[in-house]
Amino acid sequence: MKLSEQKSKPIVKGTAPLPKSEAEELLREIPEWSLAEGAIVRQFRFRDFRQAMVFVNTVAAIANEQDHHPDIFISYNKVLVNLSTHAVNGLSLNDFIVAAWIDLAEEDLHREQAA
Ligand code: H2B
Repeated sequence: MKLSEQKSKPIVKGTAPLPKSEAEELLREIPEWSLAEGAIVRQFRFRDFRQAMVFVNTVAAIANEQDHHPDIFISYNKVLVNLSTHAVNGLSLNDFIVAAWIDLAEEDLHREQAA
């Protein structure tokens, strides 16, 4: 099943973070993201602050829906999203699922803005 067809799941206590090899495999499905220290990150760029904030609010809605919350850094028209799983102190499948949902939302927003 594609990442964007899956839902984030509660982490069972004691779950280990994903090993780097598995994270690299999953990244192939979300190639715009890169691996950082125990996290995956992607920077998004928009026309202006207003559009960046529309995106940030969409990301917030996804985070609440999936009950998995990224760190979000906003700098005018740029938004850096950093996903990691606090409960495993590293990466879990949830990070990749939420990243895939965020990618879809960004595609939609850019399509709307271009229209
Ligand atoms: N978000 C992130 N990024 N990591 C977590 O471990 C996490 C979360 N845990 N959102 C969730 C909420 C947990 O606290 C609830 C109870 O599911």
